[in-house]
Amino acid sequence: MKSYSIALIPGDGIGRDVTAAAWTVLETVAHHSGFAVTGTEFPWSCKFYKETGRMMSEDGIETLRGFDAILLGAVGWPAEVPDSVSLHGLLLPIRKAFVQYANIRPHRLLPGVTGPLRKENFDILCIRENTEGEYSGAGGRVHQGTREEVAVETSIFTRAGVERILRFGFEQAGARRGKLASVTKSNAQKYSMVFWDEITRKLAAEYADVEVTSYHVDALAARMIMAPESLDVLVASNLFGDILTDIGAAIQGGLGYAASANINPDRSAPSMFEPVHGSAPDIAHLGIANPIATIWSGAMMLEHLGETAAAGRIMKALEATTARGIGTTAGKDKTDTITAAIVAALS
Ligand code: GGG
Repeated sequence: MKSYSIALIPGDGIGRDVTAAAWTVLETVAHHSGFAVTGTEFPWSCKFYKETGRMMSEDGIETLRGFDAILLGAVGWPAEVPDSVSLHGLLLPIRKAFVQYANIRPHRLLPGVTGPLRKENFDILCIRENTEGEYSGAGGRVHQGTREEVAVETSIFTRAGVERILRFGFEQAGARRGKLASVTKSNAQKYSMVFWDEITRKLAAEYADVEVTSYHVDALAARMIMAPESLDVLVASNLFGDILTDIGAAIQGGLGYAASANINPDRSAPSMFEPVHGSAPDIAHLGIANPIATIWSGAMMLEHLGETAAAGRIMKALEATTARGIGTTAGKDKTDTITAAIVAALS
């Protein structure tokens, strides 16, 4: 029987609740579909940092390299560890080390979920550049704590990095409705974003089947709210993609529905799957976190591993569950209730 080795990093707060839920669903669908998943859990988190001074063990990246995929919950416990430390100590190093340069985030309403817009007919796929740009971590502070203090943070855009994410965006658009929105702020950012726009124009000639439009990020943010049905695939830099996908999450009903995949397209290292949401300390361990975003991310993981039918089964079960009104209102249904309903719908 085919078996997939999955590294589980529940992380902090509700990350623990939703990863456990998604794992139950993944084990169930694997059982019904004739393959196995074996999970190895790692305690890397802010708690681990408090105990060891590191967000992950020293050989963490090399340890993860041997797995078929990674399922991550959430990272962050700002009351004890600064968010800049937890993010740069765990999530961002994994994305960079494993060249997971494409962060894919689908935004559409599940049946029974009412978003804040008076529109239901949108289906957007956001592709966020995931390894460089504004989150490169290049910078520093000098004269710290004095009146003369200076903080510098440099965005890094490489031709290789921009070209590969744009190609990925063109390909995704070609496989969907053929429309690509390339997002920059090239009127204000006259080096990096003009560079991005130039590469967009150059590649457009190679993808004649895709209609590409360049937008400024502010206009695109408004369009996601006013006319989301006009959008198909978005491709954006690390920061812009991060922000736009919170709008995407909002219009699809909230962060509890926003799934994501950090993909290494050439498969030279494992890809990582995680809900968009963070650790939500205010509702951690109350058993009321919505596991749907993580379960959907689990379906994206199976799709990536080639288990397309099983991924489809999860999505059908998810949709059948929300169509019954389960998991559609924040805080109404317990994490376990939603998970049990999805598991039942799988059988
Ligand atoms: N579910 C992963 C998580 O903890 N996300 C919170 C977050 O702030 N992520 C930043 C990012 O995606 O770059």
